[in-house]
Amino acid sequence: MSRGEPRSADGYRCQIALTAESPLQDRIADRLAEARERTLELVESLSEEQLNRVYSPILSPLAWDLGHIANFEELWLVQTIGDREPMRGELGQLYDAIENPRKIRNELPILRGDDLRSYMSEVRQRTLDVLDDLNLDETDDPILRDGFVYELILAHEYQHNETMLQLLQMVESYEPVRRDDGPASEPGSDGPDMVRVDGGSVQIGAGPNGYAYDNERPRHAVELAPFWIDRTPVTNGAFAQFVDETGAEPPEYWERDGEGGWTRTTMGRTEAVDPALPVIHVDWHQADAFATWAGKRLPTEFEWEAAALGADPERANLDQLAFGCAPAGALADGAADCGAVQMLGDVWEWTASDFERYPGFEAFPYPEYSEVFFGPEHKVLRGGAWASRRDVIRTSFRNWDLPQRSQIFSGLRCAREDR
Ligand code: AVJ
Ligand code: FE
Repeated sequence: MSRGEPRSADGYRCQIALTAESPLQDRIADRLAEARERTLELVESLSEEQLNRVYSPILSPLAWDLGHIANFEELWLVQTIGDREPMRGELGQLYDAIENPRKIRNELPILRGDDLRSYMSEVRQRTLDVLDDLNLDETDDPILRDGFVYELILAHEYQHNETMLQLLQMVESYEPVRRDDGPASEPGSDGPDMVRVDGGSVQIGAGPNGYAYDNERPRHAVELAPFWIDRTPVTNGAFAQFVDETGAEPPEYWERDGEGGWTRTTMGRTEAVDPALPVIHVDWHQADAFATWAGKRLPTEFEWEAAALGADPERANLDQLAFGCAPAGALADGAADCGAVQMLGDVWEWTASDFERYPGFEAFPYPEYSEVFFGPEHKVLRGGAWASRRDVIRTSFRNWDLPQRSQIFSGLRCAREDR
């Protein structure tokens, strides 16, 4: 999709299109297969021991993610939609993310080895059987309309891929089976440090049509004063200067190189920190302190969304296979209308906002996705990172996390008042 081409009335891509060559059901089956291929590809080079090892108390062992992905699929696409009994009794309890904190997940009798693989493929077989028997074109059920529940399950698998990639950063000698430089970073760009956004009455959130999470709805108007926002994400170079001047904590995975510079170690490989790349793996407190040091502040999530208007997700470093960021200023042809580049992709951007419900919010299809997380303890991140699958990222997408988290693919860009 090229820039400027209308996506739909609401600005969303309709991801499941009904066409003569590709009936809705076939299209869904293909996308489910593609999602699973990617999931398995990410772990293909790992041993059983690596799949089950706890690398960090705040991350699940990879085997848990795999079982959870399949169990969530069974819960919705087999049990709920297909009205079938659970395949393995009480298995669902082990994979309930809210009941089982990440640090205890390896102590649970979760599925492992061949048992895990066969459960994943048996669930998929049943999902396809159920899908075959549905009539998606003539349904009034909001969970089925436009394939909603299938989009939900796809998005869930995509999001767990990103969690898996967080852990893979810690796996020594991890070797991806496939890399792709992704969208070439060209054209690069030069420009002012900051660009102005007019403000006024801005429509925030996802409209009624097309797939979006409940927390992105309803779309509503927000009044914004004019403001300025950084044209690019904050770079490693700028962040290193902040750390050197203030003694602030460096980003996750950074170490002193002994000569006044920094190295970065991920997936078992140590490299010099590249000053031109966006800074990544900083927590909210580091991001906020950087902004203050720079004489600026973090944007609110509404300012971020207003600034992101017009950003092209096809010209963004998303979809994982680059296994890292493009230089700040890259992908200028995907720029937002205000001139900011890389609003989508590369790094999640911390905002000043707490994760709160939009006025008129309704939990759908279940309160445990978003509603239980609303409140001042979670901060909103926007825009997606290199590690996010493209199909789950849009300008209205809201990610959230605890402010002390830095294992996520998080960076920032700053804002300031118009003065
Ligand atoms: C939106 C990334 C915070 O990982 O907890 C995965 C996504 N929700 N399974 C998370 C999610 C249910 C969620 N985040
Ligand atoms: Fe989940």
